[in-house]
Parts: sequence; structure tokens; C-alpha cells
Amino acid sequence: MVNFEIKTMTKELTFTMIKPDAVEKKLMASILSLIANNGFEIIAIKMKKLKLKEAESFYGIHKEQPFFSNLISFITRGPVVVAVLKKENAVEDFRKLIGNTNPEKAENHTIRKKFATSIGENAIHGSDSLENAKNEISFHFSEKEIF
Ligand code: 3AN
Repeated sequence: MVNFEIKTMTKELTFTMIKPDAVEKKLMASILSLIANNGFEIIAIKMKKLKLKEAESFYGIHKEQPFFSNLISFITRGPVVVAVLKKENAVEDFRKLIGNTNPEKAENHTIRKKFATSIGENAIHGSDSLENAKNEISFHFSEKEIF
């Protein structure tokens, strides 16, 4: 297990992944700017292409869902950008910034409203709890990659 503090007195960490659709559309820099301009400090970041087994494990919770095979082929079709973000109330605030899973239902100022095309190709992932943030950060980063 990677050893890092997911929460201190004032700040917490969350995990994000810019998905293949957004990377293909050259939206990486715009999305990172939005994240930084909304007060999130990027303390770890890398570009990678998820292997099939890695994607199946990351999205293991959805393996019984009808959309699972589409989700896996989508998320492995090109590079993603994974990052660790730090801020007060990071998990909840980042979920607000990315918006609803379905971009049609997402509020105007959100990343998914601006950049996502559909519920499947929705541009970005953000951890939905502090516990999942810890697991997802450990899944993609070693301790020495987090600054
Ligand atoms: P979120 O990413 O908003 O937390 P989850 O955890 O319910 O949403 O779903 C994980 C991912 O699975 C979504 N980001 C989306 O790419 C995909 N997904 C969820 N629901 C559907 C659906 N009904 N059809 C296609 N893909 C879906």
C-alpha cells in the first residue's frame, strides 16, 4: 500500500483522470487550466495508456453493468492523464466542478457540460469519496511520484 496522508487538518486529496475522448480532442491543457483556476493544486500528474487488465480492475465496481465492455474499450483506446489534486474539501468540490455523469444534466460551468459528448464519453473522472480517492491514487501513483 502506498503511504500518504489523504487528509490533513485543512486539505484533502482527490484523484482525477482526463479520459481518452478529451485527450483526443486536445482538451488536456484547457481542462488542467480550469482545474488550477478553481483552486486545485496538482501534486502528481502523468500521461499513460491503461492496459486492459488495469482498466478492468480500476472499473471493477461496474463489471456487472451492461455498459462495462464499452467502458473498457473506450478507456483503453488512447492515452489518459491521471493526476492527484489537493484542496480544502477536494473530493466534494471536484465532483461539483466536473458535473453530472450525463453531460446533458450537468450544470453550465462544469467540465462535463463544456467538454463531454455523452454519458459514456464524458471527458473526466473524479473520485466520489475520500476512501475511493485514496484507493485510486494508490492504484496509479507510487509515493515518490506525489509531491
Ligand atoms: P461518475 O464518473 O460520474 O462517478 P459512475 O461512477 O457512475 O460515474 O460511472 C463510471 C463511468 O462509467 C462513467 N464516468 C461513464 O464513463 C460510465 N458510465 C456510467 N453510466 C453509464 C451509462 N449508463 N452508459 C454508459 N457509460 C456509463
